Amino acid sequence: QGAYSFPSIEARWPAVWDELGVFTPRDDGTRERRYVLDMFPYPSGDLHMGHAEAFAMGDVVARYWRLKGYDVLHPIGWDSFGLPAENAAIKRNAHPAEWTYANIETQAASFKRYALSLDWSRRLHTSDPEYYRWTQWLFLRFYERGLAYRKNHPVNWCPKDQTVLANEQVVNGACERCGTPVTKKALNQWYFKITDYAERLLDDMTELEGHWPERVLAMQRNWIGRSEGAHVRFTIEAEGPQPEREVTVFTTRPDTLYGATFFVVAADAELASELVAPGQAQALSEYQDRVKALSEIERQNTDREKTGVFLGRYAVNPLNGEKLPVWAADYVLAEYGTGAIMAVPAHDQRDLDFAKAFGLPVRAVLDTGEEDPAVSGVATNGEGTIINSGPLNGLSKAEGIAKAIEIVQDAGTGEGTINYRLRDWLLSRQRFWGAPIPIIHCPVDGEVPVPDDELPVRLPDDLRGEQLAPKGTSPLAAAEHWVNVTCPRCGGPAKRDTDTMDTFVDSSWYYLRYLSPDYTQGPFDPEAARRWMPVAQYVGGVEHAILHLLYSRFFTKVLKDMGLIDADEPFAALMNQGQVLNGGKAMSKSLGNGVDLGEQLDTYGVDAVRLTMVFASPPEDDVDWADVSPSGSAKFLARAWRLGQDVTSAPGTDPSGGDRALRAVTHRTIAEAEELLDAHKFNVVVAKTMELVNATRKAIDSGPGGADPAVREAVETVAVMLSMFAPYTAEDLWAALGHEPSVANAAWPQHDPSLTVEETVTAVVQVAGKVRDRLEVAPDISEDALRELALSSQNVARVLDGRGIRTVIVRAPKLVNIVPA
Ligand code: ANZ
Repeated sequence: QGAYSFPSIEARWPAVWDELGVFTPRDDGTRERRYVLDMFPYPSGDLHMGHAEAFAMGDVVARYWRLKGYDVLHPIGWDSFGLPAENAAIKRNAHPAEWTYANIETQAASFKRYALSLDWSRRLHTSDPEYYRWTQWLFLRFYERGLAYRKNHPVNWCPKDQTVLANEQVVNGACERCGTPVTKKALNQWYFKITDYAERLLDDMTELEGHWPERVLAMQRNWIGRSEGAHVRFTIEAEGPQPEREVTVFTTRPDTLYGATFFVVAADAELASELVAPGQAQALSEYQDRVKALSEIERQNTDREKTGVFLGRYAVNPLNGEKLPVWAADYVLAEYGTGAIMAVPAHDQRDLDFAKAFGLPVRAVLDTGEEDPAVSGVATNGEGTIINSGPLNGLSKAEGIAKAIEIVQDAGTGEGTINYRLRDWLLSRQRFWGAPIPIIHCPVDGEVPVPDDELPVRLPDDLRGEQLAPKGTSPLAAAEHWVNVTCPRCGGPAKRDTDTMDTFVDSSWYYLRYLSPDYTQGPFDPEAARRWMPVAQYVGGVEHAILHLLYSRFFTKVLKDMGLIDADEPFAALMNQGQVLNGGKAMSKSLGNGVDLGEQLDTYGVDAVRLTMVFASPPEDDVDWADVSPSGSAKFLARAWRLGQDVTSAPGTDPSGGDRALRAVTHRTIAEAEELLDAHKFNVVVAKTMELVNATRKAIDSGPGGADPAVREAVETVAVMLSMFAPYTAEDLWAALGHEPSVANAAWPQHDPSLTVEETVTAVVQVAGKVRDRLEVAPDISEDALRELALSSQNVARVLDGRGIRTVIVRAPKLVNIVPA
């Protein structure tokens, strides 16, 4: 009672919710299950405004579904391995666990204060041995299936962080974390064979259509990069000491085989060094040194001047026997297709630029009606008719592609194929704070998996500070007591693998661990996965559009193949929340425009901050904190809360005899809220709730008064609506209305359709001041709509009898006055 005071309300409820276990799912099959998941946080410092927004959105979904009667699972945990903890430990001469777990406690306290409807009993941390034991177990299952393998390969290397980076972690040629230019280094590294799943990862996206943001699907499709085409084998003629050999190219345009005028291999591929004639070897090696200094991005820049070296060899075109000079160039990538191409300068701009730079011939083989590329300098790639191509002449592009594939297939010199841009996932890291790779290297037995019953391979806990600093090899290599073991197979001396796993491995399966966090027979209980998977609503930032989501989808498919889960896809629906900006710009230290979440919560209260986040815009849009008003939200909440003081009817009062106008507002609010929530227009639901609060206040002060049962019905509806956005205020209001906690378990109110039918009003249409028609219209009809309706009236037309109109005066919804010319 008394005035609205958020600190006292915030103090009242958490213990009650805990005690009642409000947010623990029953999991007993009495209700349909729904799994709501927020992307779990990384424990860097305390929660920030971005967390506050994302988690507010996810909580609306969880709370809405709970009200609708679903058994909702909404867990929380931490993605707690990773470099920042390690760097902090080096700086403070500490162990990464100290920084990590201290931050987790800080964030956990903030999450609790923020009153998210989370089931805390399922909390997990990926850096706990109980968790990474199963990350390692999964690695071993992948290994057994041939999906985890090691190869010596040039990899992206950050000279500052002294670790390898996945392609995805290289941004504009620089380390995503520290901005240092990335170089290449040949290392023996572990990979997951995600490329085996490229087709399924692409095909199964049709299931996600309409449930994931289209741009995320587009980014995934693009990343997987499917190209239909052909492998065609060219014979490289013998030259001096070098024997004849075959080299395969990948082409999406086998219809242009007759237009090939030269042949190019990637300068940095081993193939280039193998093919080069002795006389050109020096030139090639100089060229290779230049190429090494370039980033992938620079190499793929099509505007760059074309460079290359003739290798002194000739490739024979299997279709027409023509001899093509073989070049090495950097615009052909070692990592894509086969690393070798047939160059068709007339129809590929990169090839044309190269041909011009080195005076190589250009031959058009598809007549598109455009100017000859040899003259215009512009390669043509539209539709047309094939020319200069023997058996392909006269065909269209598509027919030509099919026919050319048929010819090479019959001749045994090639076949149709599908190529993917997706590369295998480089998962090993030369860093400390991650899950150790559970492999032992034995001089006798080679790679030997750590036996399952010896998992987890724990990180040593005596390394700290400088001992963790990057040295180019994993810090674990220096921990001799840890590295030196006996081989599980032969019992002889052996060494542990000293790399740790990319933290994306940890986060590729955490959503499954939540389902049975204490399960000891495996990473998760398959029965629990059957009950809960897939996640019905996943919520998180668009920065995870590619990697995390792709990797999780890959893990899910492998687990499905292992028979451990039924779902094909982990996340049935995805919502990407916008960013929280300040003054139109992302918050950053350098701009000094950061807003501290804790201060906002202290000043305005949790509910006001949450409500402001949700009210500001639809979830996908950015929120500019400079444009919103948490104090306005706080005032509204106080206003809503005060309604509870003025309801004088008893709980359970039948509302049917109550004020009909207010009941109509209440029931319309319920009906609309349901549709709006399903469409994720949470901000509009807040606006509707505000209207309901205003209508109720009016009914109390200048209408039927607080004893009217319609007022109780309206305020109960306000409490239920608010429970999704402002859980503390809603719970207090619910209690003021005489209900037991918790409003989170209140049933979603049923709207009565007979109360929501739109009433109509009568609009009078006058011509020259005389009433000529009466129209039944919606009370909220717009002026334009009413004007149009009046002007199309038959009565009006008859009276005007072809006269023009001087003006039309509209007073929606009641009156239209037409003044004839
Ligand atoms: C002949 C040709 C003629 C091509 C033509 C294109 C147009 P997407 O669609 O991206 O898969 N290519 C193949 N491997 C390459 C590599 N390692 N580095 C650079 N380019 C490579 O591209 C496939 C096309 O890109 C292939 O088809 C090949 O050029 C080139 F009128 O072959 B094409």
